[in-house]
Amino acid sequence: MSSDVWRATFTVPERDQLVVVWWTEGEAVRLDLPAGEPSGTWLDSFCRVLRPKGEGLKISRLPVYWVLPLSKVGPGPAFLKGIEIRPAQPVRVDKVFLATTDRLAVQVSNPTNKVQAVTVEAQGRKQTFDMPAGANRVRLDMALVSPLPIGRDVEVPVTMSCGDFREEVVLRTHLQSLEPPPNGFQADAELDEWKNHRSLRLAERSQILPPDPTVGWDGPADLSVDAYLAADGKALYFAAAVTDDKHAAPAVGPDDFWKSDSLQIALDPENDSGAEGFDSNDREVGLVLGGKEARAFISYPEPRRRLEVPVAARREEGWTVYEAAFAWAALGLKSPQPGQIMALNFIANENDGEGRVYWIGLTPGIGEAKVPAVYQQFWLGW
Ligand SMILES: [Ca+2]
Ligand SMILES: [Ca+2]
Ligand SMILES: [Ca+2]
Repeated sequence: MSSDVWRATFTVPERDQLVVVWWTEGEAVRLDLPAGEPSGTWLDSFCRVLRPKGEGLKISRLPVYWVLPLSKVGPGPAFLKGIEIRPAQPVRVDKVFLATTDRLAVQVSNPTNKVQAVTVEAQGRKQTFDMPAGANRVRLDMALVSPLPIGRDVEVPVTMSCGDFREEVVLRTHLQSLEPPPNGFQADAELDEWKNHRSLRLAERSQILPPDPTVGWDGPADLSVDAYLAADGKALYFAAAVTDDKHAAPAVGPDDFWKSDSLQIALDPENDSGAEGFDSNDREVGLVLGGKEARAFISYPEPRRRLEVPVAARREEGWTVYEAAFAWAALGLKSPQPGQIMALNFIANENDGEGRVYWIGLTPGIGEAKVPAVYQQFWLGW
């Protein structure tokens, strides 16, 4: 069976019936029924009789039942295997993303039960791949003719064709570079070593979530962030000076620290996640300062737990400083390669004594739902 189409058979000898159930988990498909076989009876999920015609029988998420005479066709008739499944489209582009500035990756699915030749075209270059029947989210890699620039809006139209079918997806991004940490980096909540690095500043109303005008953010003095991110082959480095008039951190455990004044950082290391949430290589970590103690956590994947990594935080009048180094190995990740594109995001949660009231973030996709597809994409430049 192809990846999205399911078939199950049941025998009911006392009624001389073979019942074949069909449904899909994805897009609707059509079945081309074999000529000359017992036609049987088709029923939908509401027991209404269906009368398939020349264009085949439509199958969707609600199961459809094919009731056949068991004594004539037997419990596993060979013609079931010969039924051709025709989706509305023969192949599907699940995601187009950048692996490096000069390498594009396309995730493609083939919901049919036949091999499909897929041609991907970008920047005038074409490459054809054979997609196995039922292939689900297969990654095709393709070199770009001209590498994409850092620090500019870029759009790359990508066309995928398969027979008469054509689909265009536009890859849009604005890459930033992620550099190695400053010389003499120490996770000590003193940020002097970062002074020649450009901070990622969060101080705009548009960066506050939930996007509710009644959220009580009065401006940068209420909550704003100057953060520094860096990476090398050993670790991801993070430092932030958070302007916050009241520090409240009543919750300091791996499950609830985010309800306190705290930071959360999420990463999609290979920039390969879709809109469905975290995938297996994604990670989410957190930092909180409760009393005098700075704690670091891993909050995705579960089990959520405290991380033994270099971390420090301190509170001054009106602001809180955090600094940490998350070794790739401590996150269960392999070291990234120079030139790799990584998607990253962070938020500062705001609690002024009555629970988390809102948060400010580089992009959405941490506090309200996990959406790595919208994170900032960084080029690892070392
Ligand atoms: Ca430091
Ligand atoms: Ca991922
Ligand atoms: Ca606060």
